[in-house]
Amino acid sequence: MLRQFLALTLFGLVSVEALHAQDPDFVLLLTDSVVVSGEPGTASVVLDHFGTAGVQGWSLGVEHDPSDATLVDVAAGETILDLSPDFFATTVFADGWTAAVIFTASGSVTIPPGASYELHRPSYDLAPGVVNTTLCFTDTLGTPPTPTVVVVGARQLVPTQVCGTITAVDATGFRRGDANGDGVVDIADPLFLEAELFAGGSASPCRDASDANDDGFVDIADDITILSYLFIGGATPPAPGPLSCGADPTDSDPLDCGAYDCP
Ligand SMILES: [Ca+2]
Ligand SMILES: [Ca+2]
Repeated sequence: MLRQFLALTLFGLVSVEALHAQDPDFVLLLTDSVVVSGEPGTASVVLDHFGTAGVQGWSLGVEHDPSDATLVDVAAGETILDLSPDFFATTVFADGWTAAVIFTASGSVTIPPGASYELHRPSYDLAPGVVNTTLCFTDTLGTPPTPTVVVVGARQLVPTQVCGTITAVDATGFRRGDANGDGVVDIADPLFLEAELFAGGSASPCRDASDANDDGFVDIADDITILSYLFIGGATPPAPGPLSCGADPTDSDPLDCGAYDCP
């Protein structure tokens, strides 16, 4: 009840002025993802924030073609998990989903300027035979329709919006950085890699999973990539990332994924 009240309070403060052109200081994008045929595909809704004031919340809609894909789940992204919003709601429709998030009605918690804030993580099943489908932001889902906006200084701004695609390929899926192949990227993975590299330990059959920085080599840099991601706020390993099971979108290197159990 408190959350609904806070939501109504903040959105009540939001200006109802006509929507402006897309603001280049706030970019919402849907990531491209490459998935293994027959397995769910996960995309991310990402915010790049080039403004000066913090983002207090947002609402958005994401549509897909229901003949190509079925929405499986909409999980909270890392930014939502980190900042624990006062209000967080998602609604699912046959051809898309909407979300509304407010950190605090007082504006004391905001997203500061920066890039690659992961807001949401929707998963889709592609229909048999579909190799490519597009996800785009929309203002048309819901009654009343939910606009795609970010809230800054208790005013809503229309962000720049970038569509994404999900592409299905016949390949072995994996989690980037899961060197020991147990399904989780954790401190055991750099230990496994060090044993392989320096102590004659066995090597994972999925070399792409061990190539945490996706540079085409399995070496000490991958060890450092995993440790820095896990413990000192380093960059998230490249797609399919450490959390989602998927195929290698940059499959031009000599490494291969011989075997890996998803999910
Ligand atoms: Ca692991
Ligand atoms: Ca590497």
